[in-house]
Amino acid sequence: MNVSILGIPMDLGAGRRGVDMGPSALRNAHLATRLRELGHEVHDLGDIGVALPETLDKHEEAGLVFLEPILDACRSTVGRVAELPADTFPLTLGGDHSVAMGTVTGNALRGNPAGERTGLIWVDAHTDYNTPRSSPSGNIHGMPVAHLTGLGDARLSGLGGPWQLRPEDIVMIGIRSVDRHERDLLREAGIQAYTMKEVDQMGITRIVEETLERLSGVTRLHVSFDADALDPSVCPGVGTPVPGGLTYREGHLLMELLSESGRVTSMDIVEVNPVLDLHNQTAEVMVGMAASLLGQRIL
Ligand code: 6HN
Ligand code: MN
Ligand code: MN
Ligand code: MN
Repeated sequence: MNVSILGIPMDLGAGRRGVDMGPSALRNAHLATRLRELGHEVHDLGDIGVALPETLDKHEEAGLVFLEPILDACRSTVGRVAELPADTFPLTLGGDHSVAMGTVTGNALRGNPAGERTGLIWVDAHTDYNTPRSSPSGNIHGMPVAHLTGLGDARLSGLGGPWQLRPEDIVMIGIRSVDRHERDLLREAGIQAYTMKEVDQMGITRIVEETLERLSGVTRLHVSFDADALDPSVCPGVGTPVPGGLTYREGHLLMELLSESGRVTSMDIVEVNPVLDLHNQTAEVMVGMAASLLGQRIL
């Protein structure tokens, strides 16, 4: 396969500094080499330009911290991803999870004149379904999925022009932290979310079977993998750790089964925070997750 790596070094959407260094940490963990060893042709397209918080006034507009520079970065990301050739697999590196408004939109629009549906598998401890009104923090990385489905601020939800993600085309896995009003919004939208309770009870294998069945109508499938979905003992380098996450093997099994399905067409790795990490462990684990999704097998 042809794989295109694109970094979005942004931490404006998170409450803590450091995820802007995620793309560097992942490259340092030999991302491209690992994928080339699997036989892929890998092109690193470098990074999207993102404003540094030190150069900005911390500006909060209507419950949205750093709205304007985040909009700028997401618009650039949409443009850059949407123009990638149809036969490449975009592997986008955050940055905080607000980058997904750009990556998911760009992938949904990429070479898609017929308007084929895009499915989203959101692997995360959090549902990231806040709107500016429901958010307890004002941090935009807690809001990308809501905006992808058309809720919230019109500038963020309008990144794809008239395009919107359908709530029925979203499946979330690994969930264990949902804010009070966010829960109501998720229920109203009818989004399928597998919490850690379901992971414990059903196992990853059945969850993947159900997920692929539910998303059988989509031709494009994006996986957005937040490092905090994995347990903090596996991925300590994250800004919003929540105990009780996916084990190392559950993460790999999830990626291996999705890989075997042959259905995934793009991926994000986000929320890797080298400042909070131990010897780049989180980046190394996440490179392994990408390798499993892109075909690495034990035997
Ligand atoms: N992430 N629900 C919290 C908030 O501030 O909205 C945390 C969001 C975390 C977002 O980890 O991508
Ligand atoms: Mn920040
Ligand atoms: Mn997230
Ligand atoms: Mn998260």
